[in-house]
Amino acid sequence: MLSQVVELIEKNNDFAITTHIKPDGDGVGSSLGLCWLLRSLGKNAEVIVRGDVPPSYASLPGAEEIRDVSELNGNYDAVFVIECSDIDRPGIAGLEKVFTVNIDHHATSEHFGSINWIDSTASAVGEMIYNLCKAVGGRITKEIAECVYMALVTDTGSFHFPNTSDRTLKVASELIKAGAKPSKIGEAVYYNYPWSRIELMRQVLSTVRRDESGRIAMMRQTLEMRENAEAIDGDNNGFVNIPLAAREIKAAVYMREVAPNKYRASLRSKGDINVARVAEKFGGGGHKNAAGLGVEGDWDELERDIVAALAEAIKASSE
Ligand SMILES: [Mn+2]
Repeated sequence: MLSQVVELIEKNNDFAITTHIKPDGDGVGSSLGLCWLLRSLGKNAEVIVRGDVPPSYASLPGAEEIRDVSELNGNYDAVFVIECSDIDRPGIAGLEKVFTVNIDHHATSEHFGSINWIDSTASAVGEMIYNLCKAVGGRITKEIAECVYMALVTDTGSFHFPNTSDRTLKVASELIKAGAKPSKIGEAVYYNYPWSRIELMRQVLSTVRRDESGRIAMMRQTLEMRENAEAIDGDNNGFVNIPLAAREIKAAVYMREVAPNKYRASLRSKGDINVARVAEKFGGGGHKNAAGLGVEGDWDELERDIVAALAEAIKASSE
């Protein structure tokens, strides 16, 4: 919990921060925000991530210093692990042997850390980093503000997803006061994609269909599409939300082939349709309106099973 995190920071000096592979704006923004916070307190801190950081977040202060690491090779008092469901999600060997602090806003997170601070009421981990800054008596510097604002914007869909609360907007307001520029960060996220994203989107959208109820949309991405588009990690961020723009669509599943017969599925829903429950049935997890899972087997069959589970979830809701 928060008080343990505060105590840990006060009593130690050398920290690393990591997040999941293929990090999103909350993963990168919160990691960098925490890094700047620790540095502002006079601590040594660095962000380590396995693989590349998507270009949307490359302009954040400190992004150029993020180290691509596959095995833990520093001497740290503790490693912060930002929004990971389990200790393997960062893809960094050796994490299980060190003191870790699990910081997450997903209720389904395993309590894998030496300290676990989970707040499922936070819109983004960024909101928690802001709270941590206040709890340690830190000042919101311009760097912290820019990074944490990025986390909020991306995880709340520019402040319109159901996780957006009065607290989220209050925090955003404080971040703007501290120097975050909404237009600059908005442009970095929404008007800064490589062309490969548009090319991949064109191919993926060509697969979009609806089930017979007309309320569930299905979309697929093959390995070949990725290759044809010369896509990079992060190019498909948010694709799953596209079909939800249609009034009739209440839930969507977007399945990506990650290896032959192996798929990642993203689920989204509107209103009180709970797709976290659906994801859990298949060994995944997430939030009520946004969840994900990994499955293996026959594509058509898996999609049929997921769509059937989504139909059940719609039935159980008031939608
Ligand atoms: Mn998040």
